[in-house]
Amino acid sequence: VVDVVALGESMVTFLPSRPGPLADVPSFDRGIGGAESNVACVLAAAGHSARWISRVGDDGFGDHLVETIGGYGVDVSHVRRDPARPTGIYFRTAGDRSTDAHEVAYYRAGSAASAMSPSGVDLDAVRAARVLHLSGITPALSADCLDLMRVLTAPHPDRPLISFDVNHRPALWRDGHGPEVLLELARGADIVFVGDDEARQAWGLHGARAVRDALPEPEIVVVKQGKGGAVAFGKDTDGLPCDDADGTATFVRALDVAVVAAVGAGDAFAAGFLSATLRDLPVRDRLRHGHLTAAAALTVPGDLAPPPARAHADRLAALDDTAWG
Ligand code: KDG
Repeated sequence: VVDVVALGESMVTFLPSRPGPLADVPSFDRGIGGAESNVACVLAAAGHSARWISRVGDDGFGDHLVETIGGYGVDVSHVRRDPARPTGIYFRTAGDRSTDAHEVAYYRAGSAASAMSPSGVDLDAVRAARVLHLSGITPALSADCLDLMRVLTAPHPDRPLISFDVNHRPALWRDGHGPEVLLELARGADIVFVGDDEARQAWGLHGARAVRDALPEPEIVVVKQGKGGAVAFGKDTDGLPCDDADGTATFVRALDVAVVAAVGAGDAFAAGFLSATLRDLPVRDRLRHGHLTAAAALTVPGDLAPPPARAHADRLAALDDTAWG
């Protein structure tokens, strides 16, 4: 049993060599992306055992993904190669400094990963984990991927703790069913991560409390409030001070960093939170580790940044409330 299994599509990413609209960027640098494998890479870099499960094409981009993600120390032995479908790729522009608005062009329809299905993945290898990390990107890829997500989030004797990052990508939900499917899957998870902007856009919910009210089932719901911070609603708060009358919400302010690109920061936040969860730390410290790990990702242009060393992160997370604001 590994600490974490992350299942989802990864893509070769093309990052712009200079700012500007997609139509004007002359060249791109190759990187890798994929919300779930990002979480696996950061957790492996933080010293946890991690496995990534997916499908890639039998092509050079697939080789690159498997080698790079494996290079982080992630177990890639269950990644299937698909001789008939290509590895997905995507291009992005540099975000506008103040709004982080950027263009994304996906070339992933019909990709190898979109052919994942309940019969096409090794479900035992997926479930042999303490935590299974999933996201709302996978159910948008195909009907088979949606079936797989439903199977993995259904009750099962060997079900690990299910972590679900809502990751609402409107561009991938052409049929308009995204919001209802994401709500259904989030309700079946144990730990949910969602941005307050996503909750507003997908579900018309305003404010963290409204999100928790719509998602009463998960053990923990983390609502990320961008530069403001993040609030976690838990069934109990480990005896730490809480921020609401019924004693279930814990808020931790985000660190004030000079943002280079927000891409990958949500994944890094989830990885930091899950790392602290695997170590049974209290909810407040899980949020602090989430912010510390996100800060590393916010200050690089690509998806992935090395997380702070564990001893260093522990020292920073243990600073008193005046340091955390
Ligand atoms: O979280 C970062 C991801 O958005 C990026 O790596 C690409 O997985 C991706 C997606 O589908 O948007």
